[in-house]
Amino acid sequence: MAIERTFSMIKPDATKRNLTGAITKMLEDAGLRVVASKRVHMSQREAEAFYAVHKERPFFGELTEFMASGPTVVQVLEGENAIAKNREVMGATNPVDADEGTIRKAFAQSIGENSVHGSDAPETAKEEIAFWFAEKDIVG
Ligand code: RTP
Ligand code: MG
Repeated sequence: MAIERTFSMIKPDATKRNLTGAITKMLEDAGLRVVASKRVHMSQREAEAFYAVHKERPFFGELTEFMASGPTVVQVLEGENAIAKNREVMGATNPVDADEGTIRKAFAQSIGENSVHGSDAPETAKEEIAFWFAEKDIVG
């Protein structure tokens, strides 16, 4: 399996509770390497653009308002099978369904305020990385 990159985001519920380090450690312990990272407080407009794929979903307003409600940490993760590995460490979207040992089991508060985001496929990983980072800011 070739080395792959994925996009990860630590959401406002987690930055608020000072969990950036704890979450990053779980990602690193799973074999993922942080090759770019920055803290951003996105605008409502940026949240709507980032989550445009969900714009017809009933939770779109709630989701984008939450994402613009406080700081997030956006990261590029690198490693073998990084997209799937990150999704595995994140756990299920709803913390009630998340497995023991996952980030969402440990920290998520609800299906909406679920602490982390991670790309779900190579194409979305590429788009989401490009949304937040210039190639020169990613140092592998
Ligand atoms: P993500 O995209 O954030 O990595 O999470 P995911 O694939 O597990 O979940 P997805 O279906 O893509 O939904 C994106 C985010 O929207 C919020 N959500 N709220 N209120 C609800 O029913 C609901 N459903 C989803 C979550 O914050 C989810 O991560
Ligand atoms: Mg998703």
